Amino acid sequence: MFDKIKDRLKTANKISVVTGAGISQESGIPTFRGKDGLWKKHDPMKLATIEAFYEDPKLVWQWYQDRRENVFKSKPNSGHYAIADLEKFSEISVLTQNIDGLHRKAGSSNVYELHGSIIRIKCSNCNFKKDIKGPFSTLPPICECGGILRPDVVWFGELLPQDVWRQAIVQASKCDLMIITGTSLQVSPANTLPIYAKQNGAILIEVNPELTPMSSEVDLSIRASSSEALPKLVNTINKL
Ligand code: BJW
Ligand code: ZN
Repeated sequence: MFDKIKDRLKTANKISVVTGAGISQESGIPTFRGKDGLWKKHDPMKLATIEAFYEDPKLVWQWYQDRRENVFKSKPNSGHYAIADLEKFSEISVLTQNIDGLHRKAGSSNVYELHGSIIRIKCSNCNFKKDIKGPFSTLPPICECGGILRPDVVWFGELLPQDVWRQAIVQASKCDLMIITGTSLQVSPANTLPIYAKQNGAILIEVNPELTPMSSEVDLSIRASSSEALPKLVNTINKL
């Protein structure tokens, strides 16, 4: 499967892994754009914008409360664990659009959460920010300052956390191998990270059962699920 680029992989020791919803799909967390994706059942403009939140915070919170419960009970799968295993021999950064915390749960230590965290709650009025597990008894939950609390995720039209984004660009620009997995690469600016890596001459490997806009640009495109292909890929890299 990897013979074509095995020799080039030998020289790679700075690795960035760009991940999206597909890697957590096999942990029971739905993707957004697939046939069973969340955006097939829900209108993102009614649930994932600040305007929607101010219009109907209870509705938005009901959706997030259900998704939080699902995330709390989910476990990393062999794809997440394979990425964590890469740390044994190489310098790794995980640049994830996922908000489920499963990379850290699997043991990855250098994780950049580009779209925030569904576990972390922040106030829409003051600087309050905290990881809170468990359900809220009344929705929407209210901060001590009187402001409405919200999940600390990035909605459409909102800026990514700028410190995280800047560091992600640095990691993508200096890596010599980028693995892209579980993302449709439809959402900007996260979908520009492979371009930074390519500009640096990095090897690009994509793992995705479907084609993406980068499939024709990468050095190797593996049409398989992340839980199936990543353990094999990581095993190959770690043995080189
Ligand atoms: C498997 C698999 C398996 C399946 N193994 N693989 C017009 C108006 C307003 C804004 C814009 C506009 N045009 C462009 C924009 C910018 C916008 C954008 O990109 N929109 C596009 C959709 C058009 N971006 C933003 O707004 C961002 N902010 C920004 O740009 O700020 C500057 C700005 C400000 C104001 C105006 C304009 C610009 C913010 C984006 C925030 C995205 N937020 C969400 C929700 C997070 C919170 C939550 O979860 O509730 O993030 S949307 C959703 O998409 C989520 C994801 O992180 C993100 C990416 O999705 P991902 O991970 O790629 O998942 P899918 O479902 O798309 O793909 C899954 C893939 O997995 C598929 O390829 C499958 O094949 C594969 N797969 N099973 C491996 N087992
Ligand atoms: Zn507050």
